[in-house]
Amino acid sequence: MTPSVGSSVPSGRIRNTAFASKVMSADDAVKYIQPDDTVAISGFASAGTPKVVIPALADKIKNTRANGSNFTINLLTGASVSTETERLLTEVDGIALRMPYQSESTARKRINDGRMDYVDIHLSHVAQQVWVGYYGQVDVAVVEVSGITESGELIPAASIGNNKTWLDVAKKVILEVNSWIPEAVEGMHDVYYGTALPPHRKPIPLTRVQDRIGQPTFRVDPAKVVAVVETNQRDSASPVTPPDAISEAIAGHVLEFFDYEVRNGRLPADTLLPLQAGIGNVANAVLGGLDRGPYKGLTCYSEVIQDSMLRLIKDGTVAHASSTALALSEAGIEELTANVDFYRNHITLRPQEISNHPEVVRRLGVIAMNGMLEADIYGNVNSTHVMGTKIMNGIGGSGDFARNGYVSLFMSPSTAKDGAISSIVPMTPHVDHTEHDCQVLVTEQGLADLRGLSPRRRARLIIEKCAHPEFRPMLNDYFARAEAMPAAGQTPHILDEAFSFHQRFLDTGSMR
Ligand code: 0RQ
Repeated sequence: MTPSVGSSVPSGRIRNTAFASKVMSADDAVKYIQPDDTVAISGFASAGTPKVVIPALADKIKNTRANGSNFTINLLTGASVSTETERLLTEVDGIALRMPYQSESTARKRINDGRMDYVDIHLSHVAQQVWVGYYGQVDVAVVEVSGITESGELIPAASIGNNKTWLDVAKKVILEVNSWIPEAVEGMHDVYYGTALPPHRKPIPLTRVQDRIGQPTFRVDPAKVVAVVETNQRDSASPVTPPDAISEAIAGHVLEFFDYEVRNGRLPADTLLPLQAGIGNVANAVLGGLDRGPYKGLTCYSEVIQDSMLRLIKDGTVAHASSTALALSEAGIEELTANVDFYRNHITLRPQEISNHPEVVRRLGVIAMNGMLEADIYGNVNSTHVMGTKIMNGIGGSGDFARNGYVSLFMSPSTAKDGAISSIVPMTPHVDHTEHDCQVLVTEQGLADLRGLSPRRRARLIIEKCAHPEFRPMLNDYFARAEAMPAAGQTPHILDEAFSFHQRFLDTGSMR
């Protein structure tokens, strides 16, 4: 590892002399970070994570430990950050508390072993919760930017996440100015400064996906900026796996559903309504299939932009996409950097409190499509906890979009772990999205449209359409016996059997 190698050659990206006078090495910059500090860093998915200050901090933590002293920080981010960054800080046991999202295996293990505290919250809630002080004082913000203007405003990088909030609330600010990011990215961002805490809150004046309601740069109080570090390191790439037969089948059901909605007059024919799709294989397959349909000029209001979106923008299927971050593969990064002038007119990056804002998601009528681990026969969804106890990634933005969307779909293969686990179970042992927020369930087996149905009707439909044939008889048997109970109620369950599928998996390694 080469910890503190910022670029020693001035890049010309720091156009303000006061900031230029604060340029130093990453090793010098981390002197401003102390044990027990709450450190808020830039980064959302693989984009915009600080590249050189965090490795220098991990080294400082390791060396302090070697000298017999403890050194941990509380780490606040936008969402997940680059895998290398998650690993560097986790492997030196440098994080006492992590918020709001992670998706990396070493961090996950520390959390599930009880060695790292993790707070899992809706991504749109982070800014407000930090403002009002649920996480105490933010001591240091470390934020990657692509440049500093003459007047001392900051040009964002490839993600915005919570950076506006970090720059506003932190006592000290360390900036990483990354000259790898094309200068032409300037203008792709829309940083809204109109949010406030109740009772002073005003409507957010965003009525179309492409609206610009803020400014292209961040503001920062120069007195708080203690260090500026230059770098020219690339963003990490987000891996993209080509769609497999299962994700193609799920995508096929979703695209049929859109046609059905158009025929029934619930969605506009050419443009549908703004789409939100979670990250991963299935989401990529759904988006990837859109250009085979009759659509032109679609819009997306989501939290990340993946490779499939660039293709859709290029061929005119998508007119505009709004998100808080780019999450691109190597090829996607190449495509975007080679054609920034084109994409800048079709992509808007916003703070995550706006990209995921319930008010805006509801107003625009977003079609929310998110992945899940499992759903129960009534449509309650578990997105986060394997067997009800072990965290996978976190709720991320799924709840922001699912609860407030115009229509909310949850998608998953019908089985996991080579068929040992059914994604449709009698009762989910952890609930992220309740039956009230899940209107359509989709697996490769089929699509269950739950809208307007009572719990018992939903159960029959979910088992018939979504469950894997191997688990269907067990689920039918459970539901029939639950329904036959004298006190079956509105939502029949046999309480001492409700988690029997999970218990069987824990006991035998299979739900079968
Ligand atoms: O485990 O990696 O060990 O093989 O879970 O499962 O099928 O690859 O699905 O990548 O789409 O992830 C819910 C995690 C699904 C994701 C979740 C195991 C399975 C595999 C991953 P392995 P798949 P995906 C962003 C919205 C919350 C955050 C969110 C997620 C691993 O969608 O993180 O929605 N959602 N953000 O084997 C035990 C089950 C399982 C299971 C799958 N029932 N029990 N393990 N797995 N089902 C919004 C944006 O706008 C971007």
